[in-house]
Amino acid sequence: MYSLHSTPRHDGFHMPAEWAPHAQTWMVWPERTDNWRMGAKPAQAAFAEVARAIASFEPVTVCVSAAQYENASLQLDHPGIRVIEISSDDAWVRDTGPTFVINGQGGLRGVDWTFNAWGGFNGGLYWPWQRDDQVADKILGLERCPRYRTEGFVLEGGAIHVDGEGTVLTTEECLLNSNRNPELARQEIELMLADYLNIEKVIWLPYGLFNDETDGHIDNFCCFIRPGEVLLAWTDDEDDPNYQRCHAALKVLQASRDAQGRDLVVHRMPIPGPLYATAEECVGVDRVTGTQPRDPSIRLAGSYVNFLIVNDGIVVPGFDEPEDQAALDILQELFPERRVVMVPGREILLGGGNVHCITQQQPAR
Ligand code: KQY
Repeated sequence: MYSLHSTPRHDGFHMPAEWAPHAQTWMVWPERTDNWRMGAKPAQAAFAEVARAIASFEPVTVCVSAAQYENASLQLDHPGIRVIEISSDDAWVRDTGPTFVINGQGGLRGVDWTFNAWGGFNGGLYWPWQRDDQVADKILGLERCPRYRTEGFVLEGGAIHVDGEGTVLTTEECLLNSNRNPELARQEIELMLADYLNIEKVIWLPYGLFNDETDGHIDNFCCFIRPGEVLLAWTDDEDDPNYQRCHAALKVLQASRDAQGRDLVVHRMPIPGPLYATAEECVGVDRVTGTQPRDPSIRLAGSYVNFLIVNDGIVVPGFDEPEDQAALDILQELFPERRVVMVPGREILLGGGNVHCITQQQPAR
């Protein structure tokens, strides 16, 4: 798509909060058998359920390879879902899709961050990732949205949450990781976030969730639910490796003010489990050198914070765990004006993420 050589900040564009009205949500169909077990069939069923849940609130576009076009089209046969052919390396459009920015006067553009599969050759999750790195450009082309490309500056959409009023939440574990932008200091990364998201204030949590293979994406750990209020994954179990992470985050959040000078109200969301893949689930994944190992001893980074806000609704993963009902109750109380829908999240979690990671909202103009 046509590329601009200025920045959103310079041009008066900003990333709106997820609760601002959407035009649609984007998804990418899962296919690779070294990440999704059993030829990706259980994951495809789970993705289809997420797509249908979102489509009951707003339009959905699902990007599919040529090889999967017919199968996906049949599984996604729904009046609110459009299926289009786009090649990719995997199915994480939160990270490979554009970060849409608006100007409040009908303008819609997109930031196309450089993508290196969560760490390139220094802990990244697969190679090659070139097709994933092209997904944002292709989506922007289809929507005729001018593109801001941050060539060489690596960032994934799952590494940021904004309040739409000048504040971004992120983690040091991810954005300061030597496998993203090792040549940049914290202040230089803050300047990039300021220029491309048009924010004034960065709140840095030290870590994300334990064992998150993205190096601690914020979207699996903590999010804004409205200006001045955040929801943080939480455990009171001192033996849980997340205990220190949650408490370190709480300390930062309680000491922080947002860009508007507000103290933050911190709500807590229980962490499900601990969750592990079964031996049978691991055996179904093709083994390929250089991709993420799957083993029943590795704790999964399950989280109810990995939900998506859609028009009039919330789509949250469930895990068939005792905490599912509490998660539903908390979200319904925090979002009384929205309908909260729980979808099966286990198959998506087995691939390394969840509902928020596999979706990308396109704001209304
Ligand atoms: O959670 C995400 N945003 C992406 C996870 C990638 C996992 C690849 N196996």
